[in-house]
Amino acid sequence: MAELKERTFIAIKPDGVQRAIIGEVIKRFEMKGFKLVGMKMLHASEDLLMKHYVDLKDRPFFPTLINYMRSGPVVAMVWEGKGVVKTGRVMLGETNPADSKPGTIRGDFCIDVSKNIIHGSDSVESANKEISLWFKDDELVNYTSCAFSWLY
Ligand code: IDP
Ligand code: MG
Repeated sequence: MAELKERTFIAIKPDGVQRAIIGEVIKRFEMKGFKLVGMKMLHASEDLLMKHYVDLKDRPFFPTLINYMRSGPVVAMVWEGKGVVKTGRVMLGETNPADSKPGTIRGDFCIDVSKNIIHGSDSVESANKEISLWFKDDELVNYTSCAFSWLY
């Protein structure tokens, strides 16, 4: 069923990498039941980030945001499962960590909106755009998880 194949783009930002939160993020998405179908570590180029954040280009914090995202390597991932876009956003918390509940990633591991450690797509449409921006088709894998019939 197509709804079980929904995908979202999750990226651990440079502060999340430096603060050793990669494993915790992967653990949370894995333990929830979502399936990892793509992952890589990279220094994102300015061009890639400009495209990724094009909707925010007129916001006053845009230059700071681009510099922040270029300040170190990021871990880019694609996770798959039913409702993963919406649930992924719930797991991340609010954009501003100060508004994020304990139990969410931003609520548990960061303080300031300018250093909020993780990105997650905000709709299925943006997820599809972001996935094709960050990953080539052959960098994403199709496989069946042995947990599938215990999740759905
Ligand atoms: P989101 O990441 O929760 O989807 P967006 O509004 O799409 O939030 O903003 C993208 C990113 O821009 C945020 O995650 C954060 O890193 C940064 N950002 C948003 N608002 C501010 C701000 O007021 N000051 C500094 N950085 C901000
Ligand atoms: Mg956003």
